[in-house]
Amino acid sequence: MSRLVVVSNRIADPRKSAGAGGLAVALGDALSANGGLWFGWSGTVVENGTPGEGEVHTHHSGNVTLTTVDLCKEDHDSYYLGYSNGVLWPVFHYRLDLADFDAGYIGGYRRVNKLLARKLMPLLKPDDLIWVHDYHLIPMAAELRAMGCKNRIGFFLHIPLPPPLILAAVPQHEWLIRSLFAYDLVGFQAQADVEHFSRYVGKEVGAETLDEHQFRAFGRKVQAQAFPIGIDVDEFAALTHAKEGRDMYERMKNEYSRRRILLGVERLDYSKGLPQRVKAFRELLKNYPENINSATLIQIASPSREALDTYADLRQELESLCGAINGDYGELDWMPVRYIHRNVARKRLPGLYRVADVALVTPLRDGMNLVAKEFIVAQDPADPGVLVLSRFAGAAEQLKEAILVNPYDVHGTAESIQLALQMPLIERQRRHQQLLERVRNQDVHWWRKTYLDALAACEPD
Ligand code: ADQ
Repeated sequence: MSRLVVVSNRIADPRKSAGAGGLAVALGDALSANGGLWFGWSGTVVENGTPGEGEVHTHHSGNVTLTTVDLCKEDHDSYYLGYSNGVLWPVFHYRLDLADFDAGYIGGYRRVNKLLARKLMPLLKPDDLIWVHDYHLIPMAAELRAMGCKNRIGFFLHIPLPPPLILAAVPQHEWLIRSLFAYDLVGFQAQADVEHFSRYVGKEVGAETLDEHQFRAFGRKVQAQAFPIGIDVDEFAALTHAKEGRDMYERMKNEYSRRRILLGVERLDYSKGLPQRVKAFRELLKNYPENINSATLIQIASPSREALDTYADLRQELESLCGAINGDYGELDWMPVRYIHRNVARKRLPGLYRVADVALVTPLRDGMNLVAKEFIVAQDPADPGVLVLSRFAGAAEQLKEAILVNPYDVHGTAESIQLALQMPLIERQRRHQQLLERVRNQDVHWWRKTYLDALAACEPD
């Protein structure tokens, strides 16, 4: 059995990751199964460090080795804030208008990938299976190959891959896609992402399509396939029935006994469609006044990437939209929007989901969206809430029994919310049962196993 090596921007200690969320737990489980190495950035930024250099730290957690590397400020700013979150994140979420194509960022992005590869290389054994995660580390395999690494290396992109003409706006787009050909297996969240990859490599680099999932270009063969990520359904169901989840449910149920609850939970990110959602809620109150003094939008948006201006601008916009609705429609004893700019403890989250009549998961673009899946698992099957889901979330390919909406269409979204609020019990039960079955069958353990089996089956090129 090969040893597993996971490489990601941030890492988590598997023994301390209970409550950290499905991905950390699933990767921790995969590493603990046969012993493994988890490698990434330490999270430490060294003020006056040297670019391309960083101290290495090693800890052991059971049979898992955790190795991390510090980054100097210049590298962190250009690799993490600049290229990863100022270029790749907006473009891959179709937001060319928000991208900051500063020519200096790419140098730091390459330097950090090279630094991490250089520190990882001596730790590798010939039979290791290497699994690299996300947009921060696209060139990792190419750097490892340049140092002579012959191992099987897989990549998983947690965010969407945009269509070829959007991708082509990144000045280094050819280099990025060429870097993907250093992997043996490239995993995407959704079929749409695989199609974009296939169209890009066919048109822009003249790749040979060997079969539906196999492409040859730059003298290498790569397999590209969708592996929709799931959640740890058993863990989330257990949290739903544990004390803190139940307490949260009871408290909210009492507090909102005379109201209908619409719920949004996410990081405060422009990909999540928050201003459009609040506008749709306003439209709901305007067009269906029976919801006034009843339907309440609880919007939890946790702080995220606050060092970037685009995120600060979004926060202001959202706060002013919520303030305006509360001013226009609020009563002395009712506020239409309850906006909270904070994290909710993971153990309490299922109670909040369960009390909601409708979940509004309406990103403008999202790789998958795990909140949609968590909401489904937390529902009472006898009286489930309704999921209103953006057709632009990767999850929409699987969760077809949700009410699918176009979040740019504020009027249409308001109509769908009204439909959700009025859905008869039998219809809610039918949809929920089908959604739950799908979320359960394709949970995070299924995702991890399917991906790693496919990687292990890749023939060395
Ligand atoms: P994210 O963009 O962070 O993930 P998502 O998939 O919804 O989005 O996962 C967020 C996780 O954080 C969920 O487990 C949720 O419960 C938790 N969370 C969010 N806001 C919270 C809050 N305010 N308080 C407490 N917990 C909160 C990226 C991609 C997604 C992809 C995932 C996994 O953008 O498309 O689904 O990775 O691959």
